[in-house]
Amino acid sequence: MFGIDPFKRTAAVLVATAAAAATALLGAPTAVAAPQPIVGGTTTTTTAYPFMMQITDASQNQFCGGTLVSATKVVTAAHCMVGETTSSVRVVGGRTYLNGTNGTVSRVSKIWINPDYTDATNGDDVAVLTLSTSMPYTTASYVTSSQTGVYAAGTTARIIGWGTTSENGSSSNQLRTATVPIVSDSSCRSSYGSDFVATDMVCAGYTSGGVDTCQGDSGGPLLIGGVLAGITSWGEGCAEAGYPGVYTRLTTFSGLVATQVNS
Ligand code: 4AZ
Repeated sequence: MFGIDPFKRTAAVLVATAAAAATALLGAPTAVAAPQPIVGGTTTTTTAYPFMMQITDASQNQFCGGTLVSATKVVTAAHCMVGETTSSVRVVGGRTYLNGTNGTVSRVSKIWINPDYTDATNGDDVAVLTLSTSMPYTTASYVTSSQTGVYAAGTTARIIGWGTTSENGSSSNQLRTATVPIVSDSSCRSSYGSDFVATDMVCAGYTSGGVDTCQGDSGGPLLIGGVLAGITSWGEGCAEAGYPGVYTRLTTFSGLVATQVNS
């Protein structure tokens, strides 16, 4: 499934039991503003978020996001890198628009995929790319393993990407961003059952939906207090009520990431 989809879709179709469980828990839906064109966000730029990288194919067609954490290291999702090689991917920085030709394009000299990774719904969804060319952009810092408190339920997190602006919609030519609240692990378990692995994942979104990452946002950042704390990983559809987005819980992997970043 990952290998053939240009958007590296993860869990577009989950088991019906999860849907039934969530419906039971949700009760009557509350009124909510219609989703705007990420889903429900606003346009932004790579000037505002200079560490925001496009992960593209060799023809510079974007398929995932990534976060620049040093001049030559980019954190992204493992599921974005399945089937890719150092020859098949590029990293593009400083390019707000998918159809732009500006910014800095780098080849990739190494792809590290978390060796425990099997499927996004099993966790371990983290990869680090080593760039052949340094990016002349401000980097993002990332959480340390001890900062587990950043995921307190209700904390505001920022999501960023060029992904589709609605489920089954089209990618956004311009970079977009939105804020979403962190969802408690118990609530996310209620949504996703055993596919939610609390050690490896954290959820974010509104109970009523409407704001979320979507196809093409995978690999991109979830920022908390401006610090990289999550990686866009998977979810049931996009912006659906009762189904928050699922992000890699970076505190669990920051030691592994640091080893790669500092190697
Ligand atoms: C995807 O396919 C994807 N709503 C990313 C995020 C979410 C769902 C799917 C979360 O890249």
